[in-house]
Amino acid sequence: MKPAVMVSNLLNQEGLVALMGGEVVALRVPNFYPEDICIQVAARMRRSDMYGNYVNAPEIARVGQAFFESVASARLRRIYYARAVEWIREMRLFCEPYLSPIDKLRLVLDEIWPSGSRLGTLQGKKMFVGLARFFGAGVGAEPHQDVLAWDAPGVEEAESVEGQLAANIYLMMPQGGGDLLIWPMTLSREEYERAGISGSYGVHGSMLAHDPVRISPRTGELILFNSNLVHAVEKARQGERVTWSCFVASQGVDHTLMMWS
Ligand SMILES: O=C(O)CCC(=O)C(=O)O
Ligand SMILES: [Fe+2]
Repeated sequence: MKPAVMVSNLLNQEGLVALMGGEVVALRVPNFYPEDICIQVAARMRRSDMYGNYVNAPEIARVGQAFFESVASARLRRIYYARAVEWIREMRLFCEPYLSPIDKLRLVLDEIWPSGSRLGTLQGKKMFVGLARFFGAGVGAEPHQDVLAWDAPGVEEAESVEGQLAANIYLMMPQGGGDLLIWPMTLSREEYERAGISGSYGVHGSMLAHDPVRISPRTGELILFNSNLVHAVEKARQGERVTWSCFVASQGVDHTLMMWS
């Protein structure tokens, strides 16, 4: 049976519960953010001096910094914590005078989830939320899993996270390519290392037993999926793919959601 993708005009508790419970692999919310503002915001970000490349995935450009990058050194981890809130404020300015899609997501999740949602904290420090990613022509993301505990080994708050969702708002889609691929499977740490591409964060797609579900995101759409499932971004063929993204951690329905990038 082909894994289900849910489409909903509103982000609600039912959709999140279905996603967390594994009944659906992805939840699509079309027109989460106005298309014309998406394009303007992407252009502003590209011109900003925050525009740079992932330390550990240099082909992917980004604005803001991922916690995942800070695993490279204690120095980067310190900078990440020290500047997280300042980066959040700077990212917000790209949408002025409008509400940003990440802020909208933070508010909506707080409203719909019984125990609310909050900005992530780790090791007693606030995390950054709302990383924008730029995939130019020929660039994609290798099949991978995002697991906070893998990036913060030995950190109790990270290890207690039961489920991790990825949330992306699509600001710009390329002409051809750029699909999101989700495999209905999770690899253990050992399996992940065995299937790993040397020198990369990703794994070999040819070594995966299942076929992926393919989603062609639309500009302005919000897509949530379980980031512990193997997923990839197909290479953009022409033009650019720009997303504004974060993760949402859940420890069950009784716990406050936690958001970060
Ligand atoms: O850009 C996407 O569609 C998904 C990117 C990704 O790997 C993630 O959000 O974890
Ligand atoms: Fe990912």
